[in-house]
Amino acid sequence: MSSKPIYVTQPFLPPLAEFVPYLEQIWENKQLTNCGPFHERLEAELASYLGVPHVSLFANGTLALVTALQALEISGEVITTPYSFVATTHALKWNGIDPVFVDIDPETFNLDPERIEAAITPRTTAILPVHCYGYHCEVERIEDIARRHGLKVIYDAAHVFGVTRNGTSLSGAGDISMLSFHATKVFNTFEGGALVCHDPALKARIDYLKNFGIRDEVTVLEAGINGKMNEVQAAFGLLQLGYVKDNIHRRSIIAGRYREALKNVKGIRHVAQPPGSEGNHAYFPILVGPEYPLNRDALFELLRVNGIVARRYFYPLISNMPMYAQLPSSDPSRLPRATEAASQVLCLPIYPALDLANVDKIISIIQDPDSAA
Ligand code: T4K
Repeated sequence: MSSKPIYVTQPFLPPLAEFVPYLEQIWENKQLTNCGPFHERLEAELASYLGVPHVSLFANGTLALVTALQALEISGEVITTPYSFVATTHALKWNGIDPVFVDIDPETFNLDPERIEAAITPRTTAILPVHCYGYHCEVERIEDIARRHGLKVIYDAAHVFGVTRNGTSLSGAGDISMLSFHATKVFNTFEGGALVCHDPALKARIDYLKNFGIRDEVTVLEAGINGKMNEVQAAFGLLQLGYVKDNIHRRSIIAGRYREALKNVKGIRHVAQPPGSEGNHAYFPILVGPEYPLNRDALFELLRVNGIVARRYFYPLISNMPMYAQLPSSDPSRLPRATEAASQVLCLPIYPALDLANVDKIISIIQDPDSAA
């Protein structure tokens, strides 16, 4: 095993020499940002790769989500999940919207459609689900609820790059889907993100909102933000796109190794990719149940002292964070499944360069914690 810690993830970096020609082009044409040629090409190539109609690139996924809510003029209350990365709820807060947390389905870690309708009030304008870990939400049921109640659906699709369901890309679900290209994601542009939508007029609106609300040289239509992706990020994305299929394949081998080795360990549960869905193996979450000899935090610590830095995504729940804990929907008694998942989950290292000897080492610690203590 290597002497450096093994982190939950490590970004994929193509050979540096392959990036140099892109940088030379940027140096040559001196267009560094403001939707230059690499930005334009990456939007087109991502739309084609993901099989979605319109892609608008952003500097990061959080700014993209903030802008999606603004673009659709979402206000009042939005139903969302407490089981996510903080950015999901923070995007609501940045728009002055009240989050309403609804419990998750313990099989998928996603917003439970069964519970959404009971949370709808006259102030509800939208639903903001997350396809957690790349496992898809129940898209049709959520869309049916939204249609019947006149609500918009904005998906936090930060984890589903390249995931398909019955052959259709999950990156295009809902009125808008938000993608994240952060360094820790399956496809990265160092920092980066995108919005996917279906209507050219909505794309035009998103595009001026991410550029301060500027429509043309003399017209500023709204208080937009600076959310633009720069040319270096976009060029890196173009280079990275050529590797993404191989990287997902490599991740699938690691996921298969974990799954096979851990399936008979008493007290450890892994949630499988739902049938019909081609996953991206962005994460490998396990649940450490009461039948396992250690609790989740003790296993986390045992791995850490053995040089393996797993992560408790998503603990603590967003609803328990100080800026949200006082909301009526944050009461833990209303969120028992999310509370249990947050207390049991551990995401194991998974990334293309992780070698199988290290995967086996992680497996052997989990299989036999006494020998590693
Ligand atoms: N919605 C969801 C559901 C999300 O998961 C996220 C982001 C967002 C929205 C927001 O999208 P962005 O605005 O980020 O595009 C990380 C990421 O910062 C965050 O992007 C991600 N979710 C979240 C799940 O994880 P941390 O605080 O756990 O990251 P950090 O710095 O501890 O990195 C984890 C490990 O990765 C490190 O132990 C080492 C390794 N690493 C990390 C970085 C940044 C590297 O080896 N190299 C690197 O450059 O939040």
